[in-house]
Amino acid sequence: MIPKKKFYRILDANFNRAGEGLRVIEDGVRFLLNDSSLTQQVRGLRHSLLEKINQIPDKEKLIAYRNSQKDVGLKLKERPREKLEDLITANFRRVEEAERSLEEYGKLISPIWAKEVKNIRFQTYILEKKVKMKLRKRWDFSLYAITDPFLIKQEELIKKVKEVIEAGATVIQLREKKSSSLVFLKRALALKEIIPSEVLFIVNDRPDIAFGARADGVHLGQEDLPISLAREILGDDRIIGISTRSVEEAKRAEKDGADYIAVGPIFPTSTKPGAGFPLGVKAISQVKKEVKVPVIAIGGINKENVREVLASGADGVALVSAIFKERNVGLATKKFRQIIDEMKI
Ligand code: TZP
Ligand code: MG
Repeated sequence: MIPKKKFYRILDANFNRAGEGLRVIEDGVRFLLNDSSLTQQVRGLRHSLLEKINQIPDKEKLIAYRNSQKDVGLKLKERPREKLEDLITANFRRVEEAERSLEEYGKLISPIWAKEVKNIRFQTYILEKKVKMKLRKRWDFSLYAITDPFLIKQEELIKKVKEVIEAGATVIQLREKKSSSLVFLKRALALKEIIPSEVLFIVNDRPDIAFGARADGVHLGQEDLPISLAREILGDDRIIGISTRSVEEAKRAEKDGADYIAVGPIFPTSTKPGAGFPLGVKAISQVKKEVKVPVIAIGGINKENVREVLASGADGVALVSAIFKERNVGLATKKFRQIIDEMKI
């Protein structure tokens, strides 16, 4: 019969391994990716593990049975790490293996406790996908251009989108309100062809079309499919954004797993009838205070009011008419690019 103290030693060693791995990942997303939302998520995971370890029955045995001098793991060789992605992958592996071990040996002490550790392990997998997606492609929402079928002749869609990208847009959203599913999909596939990998491509309303066109993500409204279902369709490494009109909606969206939140309409807009009364820039700072994910301002934003919007804390501005109503969409985009860069968001 193996003495129980040996199990505690395994739990202690693996808890430390997971914690160390998460620290390394946290430093990477914080100081190299400068991503506050991911930093909070990694930290949250570390705190969940700490909480679990504090709940283990007879917790004081963990330290009592620690024996790091005799730990054979100390002699194991490490593989070389050439890129940041290798380092992050290796550390996620380390965390996930440690969590698996905590779960398995934890079963011998408390099956309920072990099940909770399993949930943390699944959260770790989800976070790993998100971190890797961001390593491959930076999420820059600063200049978010939304197409409008009433302002753009369809035969000019590709040309206009190319001009807007050339002028510095960081996100292109395809917004179709009247076309059939097939036409929507065909347009999405055509845009996917011409949007360079450093620009995010988001499909409005339809997770199925976003999936079919291999877009970077989908933008949902409050009346569209729920975030949970969009997540099932698109997977954990795609972006899900959602329109909100209040702090409550924004907080709920973040809790449900939204990767960014749009707030608006900030000013009166004729692009979206029924968008509701304008919220004013105050709504931006209020939502910013309550959520960690990027906050994008939308509705009636133009060259005259964009500074005020950015000064209120928006991480980006979403624009329809201020770009696509103009004859020269490239020039219009460039002007916004300059203002955003001047204000350094
Ligand atoms: N959602 C809230 S306001 C709006 C949408 C799609 C329309 C924004 O268009 P514009 O022309 O930039 O005001
Ligand atoms: Mg919608």
